[in-house]
Amino acid sequence: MIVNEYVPGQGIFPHVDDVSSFEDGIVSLSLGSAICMDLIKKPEAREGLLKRRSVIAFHGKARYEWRHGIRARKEDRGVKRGTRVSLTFRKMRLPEPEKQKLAEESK
Ligand SMILES: O=C(O)CCC(=O)C(=O)O
Repeated sequence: MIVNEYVPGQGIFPHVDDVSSFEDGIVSLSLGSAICMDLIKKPEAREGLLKRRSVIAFHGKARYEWRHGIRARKEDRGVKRGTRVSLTFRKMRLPEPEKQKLAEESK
């Protein structure tokens, strides 16, 4: 789990979360200010409002083919941003020996 804090004017560059480090299925909980998130798969681009206390999940094509990012600006849709904190949950991709060890331990 990673915690990000965005003060007004801060964002995050559009990206796909590291494919070699994380499995499919990423969930992000928004706390504090609402914010707009860009979803981009050229030539398409969409913008979604992440309301406070909402959850966004990326799975399959949304996780691997679309980039997500937040523009570095101080307001969205005419509404001033406050501080936003996000909690992003990702499942680490484990090397095969580690996976086998965990599987044996859970028997
Ligand atoms: O703040 C968010 O909801 C997304 C965070 C994110 O994309 C990241 O940490 O890679």
